[in-house]
Amino acid sequence: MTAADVDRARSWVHASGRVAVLTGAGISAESGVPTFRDAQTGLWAKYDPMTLASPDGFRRDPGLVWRWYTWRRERVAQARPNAAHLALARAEAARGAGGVTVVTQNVDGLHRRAGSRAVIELHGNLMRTVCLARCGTAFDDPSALPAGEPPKCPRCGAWLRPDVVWFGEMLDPDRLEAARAAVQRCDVLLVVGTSGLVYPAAGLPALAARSGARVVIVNPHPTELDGGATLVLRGAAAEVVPRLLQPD
Ligand code: BV8
Ligand code: ZN
Repeated sequence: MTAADVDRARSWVHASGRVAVLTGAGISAESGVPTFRDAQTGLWAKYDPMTLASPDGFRRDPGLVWRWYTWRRERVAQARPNAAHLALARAEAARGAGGVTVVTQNVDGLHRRAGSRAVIELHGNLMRTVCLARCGTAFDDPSALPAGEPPKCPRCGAWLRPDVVWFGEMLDPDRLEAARAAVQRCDVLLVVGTSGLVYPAAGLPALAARSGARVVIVNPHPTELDGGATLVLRGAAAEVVPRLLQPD
């Protein structure tokens, strides 16, 4: 990544009326939230996140999956938004409505905690808890929940579960449609900290490019999405994103 590359991408961001940003676990890495593929440390090392983050995994061992989310919630609660999250929130405030739309795959809530308001949480939010039977019960404050076993729904008696989209589950159609609309109408799509492996989110950059947007990838490592990008900036989010959004 050269300074000229960053300046080129920065000029596109400045010239654009609408910037969309697709973020993945990598934008939270510098906040100390492990990325999805390296989340498995310590006692979780022997479990596959794809199995834990699935309806079958929960049905097979609700306590194990619940304790994994309790552990992740505690990690997220200790995390702070980093310079990348904060730069996106500042850019949204400076540009006004529609100027910056964040489409995140992350469930850690750090974009909203940084101050971003136009945020589409494609995969939900692990700080919110809902009823497995979708009867309408929902809690936003996890502190009242037990740590070891999932509680039962006070209304219908089913298990409670984190309000996230598990592998094999459909995404909320309204959120997915809003994400698609955001990338179709943007002039520039920044793709920050995602390996581009999880669909349908990973299909959004190609949709943006087909709709005429410039696609800029920010990632220290190669990804599945690099081939379809207008420009790849091989660097870390907390270093590169603030430079791209730096006001003149
Ligand atoms: C669905 C919530 C319909 C849970 C998550 C084709 C079409 C549709 C579906 C599929 C398909 N093919 C396969 C599927 C099924 C599946 C899928 O995509 N599987 C993949 C793995 C092949 N998709 C689904 O099941 C989706 N549902 O499509 O419904 C359907 C149903 C059944 C069958 C067919 C279709 C639901 C997917 C949602 C899953 N839930 N999260 C939870 O978190 O507990 S996804 C999970 O992975 C996280 O949200 C995470 O964000 C996401 C993606 O991972 P990344 O964010 O990219 O993170 P990762 O660790 O992979 O990469 C980190 C990146 O950061 C790396 O590139 C690294 O280099 C970079 N990085 C590191 N440090 C930094 C950095 N970058 C910048 N700065 C740094 N400092
Ligand atoms: Zn219920």
